Amino acid sequence: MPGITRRTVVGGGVALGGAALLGACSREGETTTASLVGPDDPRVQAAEEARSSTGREHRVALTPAPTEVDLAGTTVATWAYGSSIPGEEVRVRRGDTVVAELVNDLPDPTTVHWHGLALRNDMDGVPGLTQDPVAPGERFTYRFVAANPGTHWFHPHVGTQLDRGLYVPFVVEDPDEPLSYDEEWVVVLDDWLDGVDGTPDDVLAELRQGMDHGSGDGDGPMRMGATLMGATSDHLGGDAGDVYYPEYLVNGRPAGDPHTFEAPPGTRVRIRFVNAGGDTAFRVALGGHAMTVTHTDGYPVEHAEADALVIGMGERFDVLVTLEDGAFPLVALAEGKERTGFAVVRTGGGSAPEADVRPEELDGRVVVATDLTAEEGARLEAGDPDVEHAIDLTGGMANFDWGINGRRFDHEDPAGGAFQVAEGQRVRLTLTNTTDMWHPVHLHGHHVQVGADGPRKDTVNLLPGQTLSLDFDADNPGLWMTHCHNVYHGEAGMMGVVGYSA
Ligand SMILES: [Cu+2]
Repeated sequence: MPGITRRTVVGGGVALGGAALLGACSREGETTTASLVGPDDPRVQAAEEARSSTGREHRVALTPAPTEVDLAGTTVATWAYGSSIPGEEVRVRRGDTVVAELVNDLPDPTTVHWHGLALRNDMDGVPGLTQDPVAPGERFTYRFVAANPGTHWFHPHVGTQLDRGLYVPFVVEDPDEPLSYDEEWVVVLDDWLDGVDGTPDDVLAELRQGMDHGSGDGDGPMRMGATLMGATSDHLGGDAGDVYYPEYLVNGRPAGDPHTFEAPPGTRVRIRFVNAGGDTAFRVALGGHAMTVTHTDGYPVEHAEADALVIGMGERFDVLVTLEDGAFPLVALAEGKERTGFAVVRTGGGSAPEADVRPEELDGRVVVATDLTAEEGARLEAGDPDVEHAIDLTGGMANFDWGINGRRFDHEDPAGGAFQVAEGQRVRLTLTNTTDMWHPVHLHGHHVQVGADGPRKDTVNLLPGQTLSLDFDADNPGLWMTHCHNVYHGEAGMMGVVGYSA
């Protein structure tokens, strides 16, 4: 039902749902009747039909439910897809159709967002925008063509649920993969508090009370309740994060009970890193090895040598490593928080590294995404934008009023103030971080070109004071979230919508 106007929505109060169509552009004193392409618009189906499909179906059963997990001998209560964290990896080939049957056994409504997939809008998993939230005891079938090869993941898009155990790596293999390697490891990083110190909802409630957020006394991070004061990082331009986590996990395991990857020496490994954290950037390194960065967010980059990589929440990086002989620490330093996640890579004899080791690679050639250059075939063709939107990241810790252009996201009017684009346009989003904290900004449904020749990405870190131009072609009609992937910032209001005019 294309063509419903903002006026309809405003007059009718809140009437969101799978069929909701939402208006746009309500500034004070201004009434517009522009209409936007909603998730059930025929143009969404048309875009799906244009995607190249293998016709193969890949079925997945997803039953998020309360469960218990073992963290190095301590049992904690959490919510997860099944009994493990992360959930069991989903792997398909480009063009396969994913059919995921969600049965919600949680006490709260939920959805699934397929992070990194430019998929059909009605399967994007944003409650109140692209679908109704799935109530406890109810089910929903996600069905879409997975068109984007690469390292991705999925998680709920409701409240702080992703800061529980609800995250799963999702790999889309490229049938035309040009890289050669012997083995592949998926390494999922997470900051963990659920069931140890209350729940993520408790943390959000505490943060919402606001705080006088000084930079600490210079003696390093200090805990106050759920809040961490004084966590700073040069790589993140200052304040690194504000939430205290008792554990940092690599593939669901804390440093006290690390995962061990085993392979013969000389093995060429593709490592796929995913940061599934809520409030933590990780600086990763493999002791005794350099890494060759090949992809970020699923898109190839010109190969770059790195000793360490800084990975923001929601970002992914693929690297190639040729393994030496021995036992090596795979370390994920919680940036600015001075604690580490840890796993072991073993190719031969020798004693295992200590869990608190800080390999010198962490302070070697440290690569961040904006250091990288898109591989030529992955770069968006140069072109002048047809439409530009300025998106200022705003707010702060004092009032916990994180927002976009001074506006906090309104769940009752999600597309109010939407950034309008039209199908076929070249779009430029000019993002400026006016706050004194870094933000990993995620755009759904598209992969932007960062600057003229930076990487193609869906999740881009903006440091305090930084401005980046993010270009994309408007080729996937619908209503698309753009938001901070710090789950607490997003929930506080640093979320907005890019909407296609009907
Ligand atoms: Cu943020």
